[in-house]
Amino acid sequence: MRKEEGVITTRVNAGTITASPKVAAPTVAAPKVEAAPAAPAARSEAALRAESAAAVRARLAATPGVARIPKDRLEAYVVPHFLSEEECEGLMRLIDAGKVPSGLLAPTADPEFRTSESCNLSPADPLVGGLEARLNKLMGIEPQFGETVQGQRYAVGQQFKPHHDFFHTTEAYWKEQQTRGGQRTWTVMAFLNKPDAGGQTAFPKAGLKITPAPAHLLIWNNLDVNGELNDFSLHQGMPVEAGVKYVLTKWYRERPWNGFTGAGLAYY
Ligand SMILES: O=C(O)CCC(=O)C(=O)O
Repeated sequence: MRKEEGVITTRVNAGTITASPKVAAPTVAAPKVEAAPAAPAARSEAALRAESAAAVRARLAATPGVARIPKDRLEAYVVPHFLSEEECEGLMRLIDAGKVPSGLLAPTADPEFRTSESCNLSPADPLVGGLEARLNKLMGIEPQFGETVQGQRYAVGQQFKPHHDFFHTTEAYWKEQQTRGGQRTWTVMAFLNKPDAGGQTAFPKAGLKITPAPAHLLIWNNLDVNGELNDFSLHQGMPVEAGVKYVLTKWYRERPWNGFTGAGLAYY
């Protein structure tokens, strides 16, 4: 935690002592220590994240149709039927048109780690822009804190193995991400359809598994109540066993995000 040094001033009131034995020596006043008004302590980044998460939490709690998933170590919510059928269909078409192999910020030796296809969805498209505005309103987060919405498509056998959405601060990418909005805070994921089998979103450490349901939102906080990285947010897209799975993901940052490149999949 960064802490501003408080300045302590001391003032000593010295009494006068006379040497005459006939005159009682005056009492020497006890040194008086006065603390200067404390400079406001700088709040840590985690404290600021915790404060903004509390506002999101209060907003979600007050929003009809938002249900908190009862888990001790993970803050997660579902919002049934947030999207319309037409929106889901339109978004799946956009993903099909723009999909490229999904990427990773940090290299891995496991070629099976993330095998899906992804697509950055331009906010200039009215369908995407309108949805983004509704997601920002739902969360009560200013638009500039949100990354570009990303679509994901999983064919049979495709998956995204357990990972965190927050950035690991020991990884090489962190230095750049710090300048591009810093830590990820919330993830909002929309299920656009239901594969015929498999494809659940699982949180193995939190003990939670969600079966895709079209048009439903799944929201989780990647940080704990103190604003620190929450290991219990570890999650995965399990392999699709039959059919195709489409989801859409939006990540929020602790500070305004400036990573939009307009093309490619720079962030995941
Ligand atoms: O597809 C899923 O179920 C999970 C997606 C995911 O983990 C992510 O986009 O971070």
